[in-house]
Amino acid sequence: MTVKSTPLNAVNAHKQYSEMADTPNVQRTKVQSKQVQSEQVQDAYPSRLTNTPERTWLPRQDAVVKGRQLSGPLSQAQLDEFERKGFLFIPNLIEGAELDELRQEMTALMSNDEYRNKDFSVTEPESQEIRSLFAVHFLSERLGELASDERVAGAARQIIGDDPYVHQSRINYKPGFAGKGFNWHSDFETWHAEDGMPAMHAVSASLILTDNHEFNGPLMLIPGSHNKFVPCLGETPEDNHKSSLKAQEVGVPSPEALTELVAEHGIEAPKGKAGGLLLFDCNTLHASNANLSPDPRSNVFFVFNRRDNRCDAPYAAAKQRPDFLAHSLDQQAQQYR
Ligand SMILES: O=C(O)CCC(=O)C(=O)O
Repeated sequence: MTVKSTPLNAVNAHKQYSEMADTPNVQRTKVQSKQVQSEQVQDAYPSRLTNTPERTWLPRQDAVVKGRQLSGPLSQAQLDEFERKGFLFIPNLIEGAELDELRQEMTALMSNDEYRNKDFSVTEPESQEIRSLFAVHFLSERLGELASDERVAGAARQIIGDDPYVHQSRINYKPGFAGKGFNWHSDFETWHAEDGMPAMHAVSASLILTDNHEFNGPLMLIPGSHNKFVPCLGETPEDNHKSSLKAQEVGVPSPEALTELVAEHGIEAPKGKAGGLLLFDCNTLHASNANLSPDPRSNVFFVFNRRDNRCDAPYAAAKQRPDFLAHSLDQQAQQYR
């Protein structure tokens, strides 16, 4: 199927996205970029708008679970739950010595002073505490293995419908009393606007490496929000990532939009012992509170993207973000070691 790059009206744009929704390996031409946007070309997922959008949200154009027939660790019932809620929590996926080893690996990575001033190591807005360490599947062989472990990558394959590659990886670290929160957002909104990810064919896998409980800032998600794309107000500032990774202000839904969605769908916060795995769709709205408890909360995230959905020119930013935020298909670990 060929996708035309000529200007589309909204209806046609939606039709084309839904035609390609379940079809891996489709050659496509980007239908929108910042430049053509100003010529009134419609994007199925427009955001970073200058005027308040008429509608709070637009319907998702891409199927959610695309690989039911593929082999993998998830049952059909688990895939059903993911399809319905936009996330799935699997308690105690990893236990015992294997979990201990992963936790030691995380501690070693987070305390490695060599990473302190690197761009892939992001500190808290008001301190030098590391908040996020990116590219961890390249920094650590052990985490690299985990990213291709069938229990994790196989689940991603069943969801996105083809073998994945790692678009992004990170450890988010929230030390006791000091770890700050994350504002509500859809990851896809940022990856589409700032990295050029065309469609919703990506899933995050977050292995919780410390117990996540109600007081240490567990991830909160709006079940069902993955089916609604919320366009956000405000142009992307230059080098937005330098501030947004510390505290995201652009690319966040309005309080009105969030109020409407939460009124309809509620909020859930899967919690559990270290070793649980949370899979969540790239468009599920999520956030987390600061950690005011004494217990640290640390999770490692792998974002799996479908190879035919690799990023190109950003849809609503002047230039692509650095590689550590959006790896290409052929990126090598050596760049980070
Ligand atoms: O780690 C968290 O609590 C939030 C993670 C998140 O939203 C992100 O890194 O985009």
